[in-house]
Amino acid sequence: MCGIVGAVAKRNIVPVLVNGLLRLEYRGYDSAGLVVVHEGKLERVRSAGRVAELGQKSANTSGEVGIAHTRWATHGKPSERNAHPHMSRELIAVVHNGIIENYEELKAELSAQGYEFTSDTDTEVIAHLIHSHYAQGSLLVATQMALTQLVGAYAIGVIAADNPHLMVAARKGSPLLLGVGEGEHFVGSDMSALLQVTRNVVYLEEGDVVEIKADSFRIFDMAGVRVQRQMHVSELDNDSVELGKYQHYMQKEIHEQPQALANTLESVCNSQSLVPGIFGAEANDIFPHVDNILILACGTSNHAGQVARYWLEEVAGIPCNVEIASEYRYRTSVPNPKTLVVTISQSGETADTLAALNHAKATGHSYTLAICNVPESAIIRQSKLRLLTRAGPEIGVASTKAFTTQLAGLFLLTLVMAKVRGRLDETREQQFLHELRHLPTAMQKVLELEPQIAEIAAHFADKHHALFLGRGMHYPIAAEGALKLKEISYIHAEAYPAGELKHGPLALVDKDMPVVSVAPNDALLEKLKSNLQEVRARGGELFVFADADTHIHSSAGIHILQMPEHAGFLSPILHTAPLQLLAYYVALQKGTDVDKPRNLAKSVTVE
Ligand code: HGA
Repeated sequence: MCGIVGAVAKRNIVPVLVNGLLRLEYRGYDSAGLVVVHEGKLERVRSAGRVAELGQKSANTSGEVGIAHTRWATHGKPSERNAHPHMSRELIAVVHNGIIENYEELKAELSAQGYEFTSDTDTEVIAHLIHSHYAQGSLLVATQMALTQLVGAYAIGVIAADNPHLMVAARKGSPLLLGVGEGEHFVGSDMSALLQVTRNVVYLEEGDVVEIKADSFRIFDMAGVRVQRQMHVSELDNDSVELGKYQHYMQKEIHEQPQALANTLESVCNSQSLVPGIFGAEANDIFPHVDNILILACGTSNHAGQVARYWLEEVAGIPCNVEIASEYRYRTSVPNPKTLVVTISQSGETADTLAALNHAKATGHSYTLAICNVPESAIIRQSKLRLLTRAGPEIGVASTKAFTTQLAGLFLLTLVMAKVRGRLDETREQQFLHELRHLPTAMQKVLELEPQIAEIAAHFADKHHALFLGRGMHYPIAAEGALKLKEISYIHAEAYPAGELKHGPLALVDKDMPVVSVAPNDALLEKLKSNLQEVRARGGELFVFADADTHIHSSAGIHILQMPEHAGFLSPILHTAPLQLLAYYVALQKGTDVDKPRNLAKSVTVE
């Protein structure tokens, strides 16, 4: 989603702004722009193309204070005229991430006051509102006054032509970080934009407004009271957002999964037993009271939740529901105070998941647990308990290592819940710990299938549709495989529990409908084999990811890819990787923009 970078320094900050935007490109965008104060004037450069083009266009621009933006349009089509920054009467400039819900009303009022609108965005009202208050006070006060009139979500950066050493920034509902350098300060939507200049960061809190100068900053909370916020030193490594030897971030991130899993499981694997404390100190008190689990998540994270449901009910014997966060937040549900509400989000800023968490809390749920890849993200801060996946930055829009590490985290939750409920004896616990320690190695072996998967991808490149089948806890994995293919190759793909085939989708099967199946050696294998025969009998070409001991062999129209070993309950984690690789290689064949698929964005910070 939109990316914001801002800087106040005693040097030309245009290269910092452009480089910061390049680092935020992975979030997905359709246009870009920046503005600086130069000799008492706002100098704005915008481009409906890539950040590289903006870099060229702004090569001769310079200033010591500036704000920059990559836009993912929500209001007004992608175009240069709608690209941020937006300005009011050459005096005020604003960049914005989020949606102003009452912008039509405000626009009518501001138009009546004589303000002229030059874009179709909701954002432009912010610039004019601040302008309308600026005559009466400082940029800080004008911004604070304007913010009280906004309904919706925002992270903003604001500068004024007559104030060459000052920026004001604020956030509510959208993420924004303050970077603290030596004699210079920055803002960014996430850490990757700031690593080029500093590791010291303050995570602005909901409703915070900050006045930023080169040598100092002052933070005010929602009520306008000056507050101190803790400074953190980011552990992220600038190299971790470099592509290295890989062609795409997605490919790199698929291959990082063994390490990401090892990092996520590190503390547990080094210990001799599982304890609730891995989810936070309060887990010891909370877990014994929990009698059911509600998982709230979107997209890929929701698929992780669906796998966890099988684990939690079977291994821990605890009832579990999984809901799509964007639906749950608007649904009237019946709260049970003994529910553990688990939210899952890579960024921890997913607007729908955050809103679902707050909805759950408002309806009386107090036991909340976040599974997330970004420390200090909103979802982590707003939950009582947490498990951090340690996947490292995920740049590719299509989530890969974040998903498998979420699964690892959810499996830990399953085991701890099982233990708390007296369903995990010492022998079984040791057995599971052993399997978890082996997981990164097992994942490494699965990734060795890459050349074979690259070969079969050619069968998909000219197809318009594909079916994905799985059963039991592998059905959500089939759904995740279908989602990956849709996201990056634009091939329409649907997933079905294989048993559902003859209740409808079998009608679609013919030679132009490739059918991908996840075939682990589990209790449903024989049933699955019959389902595959049904496909073959209708001329459908099958691509089966089968465990080595399933004894399914390649024959005419059936392509078998043998998984190295069967991993029991952890099998869904391993079966994910070949489907990620399949989507990746099909996208390569089709020549799509793998890391930045059309219309999509990373960190979905708007509703
Ligand atoms: N509503 C603004 C900003 C959109 C946004 O935050 N996307 O992530 C616009 O449409 O320009």
